[in-house]
Amino acid sequence: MSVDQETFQLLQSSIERFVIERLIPAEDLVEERDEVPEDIISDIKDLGLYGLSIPEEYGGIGVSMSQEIELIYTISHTSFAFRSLFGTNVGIGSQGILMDGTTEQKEYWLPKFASGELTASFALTEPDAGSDAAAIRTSARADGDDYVVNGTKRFITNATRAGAFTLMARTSGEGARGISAFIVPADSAGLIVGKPDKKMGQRGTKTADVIFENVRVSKENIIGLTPGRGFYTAMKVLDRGRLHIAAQACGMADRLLSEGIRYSKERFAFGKPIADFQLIQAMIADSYTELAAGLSMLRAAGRKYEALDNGERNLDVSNMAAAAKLFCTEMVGRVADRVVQIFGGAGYISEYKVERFYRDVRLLRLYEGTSQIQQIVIAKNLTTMDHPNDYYVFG
Ligand code: COS
Repeated sequence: MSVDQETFQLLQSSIERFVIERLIPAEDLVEERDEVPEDIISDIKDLGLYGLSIPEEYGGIGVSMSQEIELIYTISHTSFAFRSLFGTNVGIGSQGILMDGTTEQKEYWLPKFASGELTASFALTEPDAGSDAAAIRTSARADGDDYVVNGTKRFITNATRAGAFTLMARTSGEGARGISAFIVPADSAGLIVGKPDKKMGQRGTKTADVIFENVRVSKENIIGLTPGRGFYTAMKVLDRGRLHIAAQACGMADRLLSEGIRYSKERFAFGKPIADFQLIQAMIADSYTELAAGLSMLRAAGRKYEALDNGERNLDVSNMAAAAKLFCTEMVGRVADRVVQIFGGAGYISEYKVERFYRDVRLLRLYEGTSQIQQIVIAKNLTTMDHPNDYYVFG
């Protein structure tokens, strides 16, 4: 799946213009109000961004993984609040249905996600199960034609805006094989969304608890109609999602680096621009080099993902996605830290924005798998391959 080069370039230049003309000027407002203005949400829908990765036959644009990486890179040159509005529809909220759902499920849900009529949200994490995703306790007990769901999900992105949740719940026993994925309408009786969390950064994005109290969900709403496949669906969705997060990291690293370069040329100390000092130059050069490394790695991972993806588990895909997320999200943390340093005291003051982005990027090392989870995924995959050099090396 991909769009032709001409359509892709048109889309990319529209997003570039949108970021410069509409989103960057609205950054302060979003920070102040902790909300994205309605007219911007409606423009994002008009641009088709909610349906970026959903195939055309279901009403989306149908970009490839590599194209998605480029577009998410572009839109991540501004506050993450804008991308977060549609990020779950493009990624973790919709992909489970696309990968493993039945034709009827795809035909019913995907057009609604693609248009932005419904926001899709991904409910895996629980108060006592984050990194250890196979330990979730939310239960789904079979009862006639339904399942009855009880439990609490935590830090659920877009919960307050969701029209439907891709929910991982336990239908039997212990461990990964007892988990099923459901599509649950947000207006189901007994489904309660908590108050939005107060976060370190990323103002304008919304996360909250989702509580299930005897929520009845039809058996027809099990993704793919097969119980016990939910953990595998979730893991494949996360492999793909990790490339998306890495693109976000690179986009913001580029924004931060350009802010740092601009400031270093404007700010004078000891009678000359600070850009003339080698210690400042080192921070600029290191940031550029690391961004180039991350972006190259991510683009290579995107191409390989397309070549290998056939809907089944693939160790190379998991490794590359985990490695790209690990490197790019750690990289943007270092870039943000250096840019705050280049700004000096101004780097600590809100109006210069870099302190905000410094806080915003911190989350990238935590969600969709912490850096330590990416290390575990990579090491486990490499050491379980038949031969010590069976792995694909980027390039
Ligand atoms: N794709 C498909 N299937 C996968 C998979 C993948 N990427 N990774 C693992 N599986 C399968 C395994 O093949 C195994 O199948 P069988 O039991 O049938 O053999 C099953 O899933 C369990 O795998 P494993 O034993 O490796 O699972 P663990 O419980 O050890 O957990 C980690 C593995 C830690 C990698 C997993 O729990 C994880 O990714 N945690 C982080 C979750 C996360 O990102 N949370 C963020 C919140 S969501 S925004």
